[in-house]
Amino acid sequence: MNKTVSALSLFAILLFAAGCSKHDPVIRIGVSAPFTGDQASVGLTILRGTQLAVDQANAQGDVLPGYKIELVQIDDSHSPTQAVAAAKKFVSDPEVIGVVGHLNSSCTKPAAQIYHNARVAQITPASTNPEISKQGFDTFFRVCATDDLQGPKAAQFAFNELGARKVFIIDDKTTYGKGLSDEFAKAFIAQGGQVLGHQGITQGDKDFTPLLTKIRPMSPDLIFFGGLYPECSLIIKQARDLNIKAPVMGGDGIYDVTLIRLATPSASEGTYATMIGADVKALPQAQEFVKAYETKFGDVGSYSAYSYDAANILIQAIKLAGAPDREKVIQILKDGRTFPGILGQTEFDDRGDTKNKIVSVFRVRNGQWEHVRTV
Ligand code: ABU
Repeated sequence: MNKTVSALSLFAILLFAAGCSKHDPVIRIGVSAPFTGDQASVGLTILRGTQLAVDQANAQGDVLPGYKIELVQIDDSHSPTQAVAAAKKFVSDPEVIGVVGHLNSSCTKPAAQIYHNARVAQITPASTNPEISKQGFDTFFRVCATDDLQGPKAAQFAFNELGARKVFIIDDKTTYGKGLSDEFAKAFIAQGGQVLGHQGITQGDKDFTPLLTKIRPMSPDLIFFGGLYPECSLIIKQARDLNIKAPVMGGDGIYDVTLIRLATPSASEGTYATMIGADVKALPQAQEFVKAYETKFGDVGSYSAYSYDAANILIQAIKLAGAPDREKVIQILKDGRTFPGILGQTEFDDRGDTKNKIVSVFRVRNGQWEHVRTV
């Protein structure tokens, strides 16, 4: 009797242990951007777009037989040091097969070295500095247009459509902000425009009144800002408080609803932003995505569609690889094929940049960003 009880107990223990050690096999995709702090409003669009793609792939259940995809998120707080730490954490987990990230070019650039060393594919949905893809890392991919296109397109629009002839340029001295402003300045001067001055500020600065007071007597037709919406919104508000009427224009880094809220709708009226792709909400192929995103998270934000496509491209590559194999995924992304998505057909060039070269212009009208046209 005792022997029977012991045998049954042992069997039960073995069954329990087997149950405990049994994992559903997982494929992990990393996502990193600033999810907290002053840039969280755009950083979260990256998290949510990626999350939606992963949730839909898991619901369809056809990624790889038996596998689920797990999203691993790390907040890089738009700090290059934290982005590198995030990249090291991702690559140290062998189940992480690819990463969507980061937001800031100043983060994406150094992190790209880590992904490359570990042979992990990285797709940025938002970092637009062209120097990143010139580092020569074959693990780097990007689904948005770059600032060597965005800057000149903004300059052409400012000169030809807004009639601007004299601009003052402010940038936040980051890889993105300085790079975009320099591209804008070069193209604006080449068209015959005049740059009255070009001044750097520091991310996190709050008081731009001394700088704007210096700019006011120059009477610029336009103030161009290379940087993100937290500083730009303060520049707009403080410029209006000083009765500077010149419109403010920036790149994709200022294209966020938070800019309008922080600057106030009346002060931000007539602000222009270029964006590194089409007017996503108007694309016929994006309508299902827009509905699904709005149901789950609310309004589609700046990089929601870009991160959704980036994640889906990784998922398609994993399916084509037939295994959660980092190197095979990189080779599939590199081999010149096209990946269908809501931004259209994405094909990467030999630097990992998308061949979709589209820039759109938006302006604030009646307290909302409105698409002006694709340039
Ligand atoms: N592209 C605008 C914001 C991100 C960056 O490139 O730094």
